[in-house]
Amino acid sequence: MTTYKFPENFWWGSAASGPQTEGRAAGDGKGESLWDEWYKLAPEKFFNEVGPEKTSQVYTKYKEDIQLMKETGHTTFRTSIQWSRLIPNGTGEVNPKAVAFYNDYINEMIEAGIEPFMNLYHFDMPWTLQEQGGWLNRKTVDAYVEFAKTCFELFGDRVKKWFTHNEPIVPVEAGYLYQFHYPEEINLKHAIQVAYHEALSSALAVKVYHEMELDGQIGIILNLTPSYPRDESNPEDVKAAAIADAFFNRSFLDPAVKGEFPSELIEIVKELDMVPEMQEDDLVVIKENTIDILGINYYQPRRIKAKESAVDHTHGPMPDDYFDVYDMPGKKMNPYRGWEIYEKGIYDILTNVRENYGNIPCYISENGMGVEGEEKYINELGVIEDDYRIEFVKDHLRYVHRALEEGSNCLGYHMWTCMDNWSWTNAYKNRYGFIAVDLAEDGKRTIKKSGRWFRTVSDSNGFDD
Ligand code: BGP
Repeated sequence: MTTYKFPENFWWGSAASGPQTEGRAAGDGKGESLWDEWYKLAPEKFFNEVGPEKTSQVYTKYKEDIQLMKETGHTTFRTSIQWSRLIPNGTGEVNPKAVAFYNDYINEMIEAGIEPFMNLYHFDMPWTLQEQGGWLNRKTVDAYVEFAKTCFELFGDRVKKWFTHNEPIVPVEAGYLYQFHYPEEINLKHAIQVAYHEALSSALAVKVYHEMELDGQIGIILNLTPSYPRDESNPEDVKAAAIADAFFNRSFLDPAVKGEFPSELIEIVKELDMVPEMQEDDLVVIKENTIDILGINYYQPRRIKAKESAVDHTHGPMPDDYFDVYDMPGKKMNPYRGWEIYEKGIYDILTNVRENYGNIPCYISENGMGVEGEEKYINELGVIEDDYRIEFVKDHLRYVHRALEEGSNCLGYHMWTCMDNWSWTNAYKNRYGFIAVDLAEDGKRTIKKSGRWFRTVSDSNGFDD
């Protein structure tokens, strides 16, 4: 038997986001976000036509939920402040009901001994700003910085871990390259401008936060998908993987931690004549305002081979002009989400951060497994026996442990997610939580087997195997 013991005060918890959990309540004063409006425009794009107003009702059930977090061993929990709830029009007036809600939510968590981590942007642009171009428009950067400042002023006395963005590459890929979020464009020039504005907004929020001297830390949460070449000994595969890595990982990791964009990417962007619009001093702001802490979301690796298929010119240049995705035979899959499961990836990321990013303090901010049809695992006591989830977490934690033994500065592990929640266009198709949510029974919560198991891990700060 091996005992996996984690460092003292290692953070055990989970992550969620405002738009995926809070839901709407009559008279809550929330403004419309991109998701609210997109759902109105195209409900058929959402699994079973379940929209964002029907998320897990955390807005009204948070007190009960915090008790369940406690019961499942949470010492920390990350969610996000919905911009469109706090500032319904994106700029201007603050919604007092949102202030009351977030204040109480935060206070209850602290009272329960759970440290709140707050993220500021989780794909949820206020609609009034989206109508003016969203992240394409420089004005959004200014509006975001005001929003961030407002959050720090209102909640920064109690929240000591802040994150500027969750997975900022997702609005780029999903909204402007591969059409899985609104506005579903395929336009690399726009994608680059959006990415640039997000990276800049993050540095500006870091600057404001540090200037306020609130005695906490601020970082960014990135979904780092390690790029593995099909064949390590084939220079063309290796080069293609490096380019994919620059596009999808280093595009945000390098400016956030090192204060500069990767030279490989700058070269490509210049060659394509797609240098984003910038203002004087922007790059100085990015250089001087790097993060204190890095959140790492890890679900799947990216397998890459040298470009073999013909370049598709239909929509102008694309990142995929430089590489092909490699469909590796025999890979382990989560069939419900269609994502490869490769546990060692988590170790490779932590090693990369240790070796190439100054071993910056970091933590696993998301990792998890979405499964469809979990009802079939319900036992006679009404509990979902999700042994596969326990195995998934253990398999990843072993690698986190190994990285720690080798000197990684990883401070904690957050599962995605606490309670089953609304997965964007997948709505409630795949369930990720330690706690089941029964939509047919007014969102009734039931702790799954994995939630009970996680409590034991948290209590003993590790597990035996
Ligand atoms: C991450 C997001 C989360 C969450 C999770 C699961 O990319 O930060 O918001 O949803 O992935 O993915 P999905 O919901 O697409 O199944």
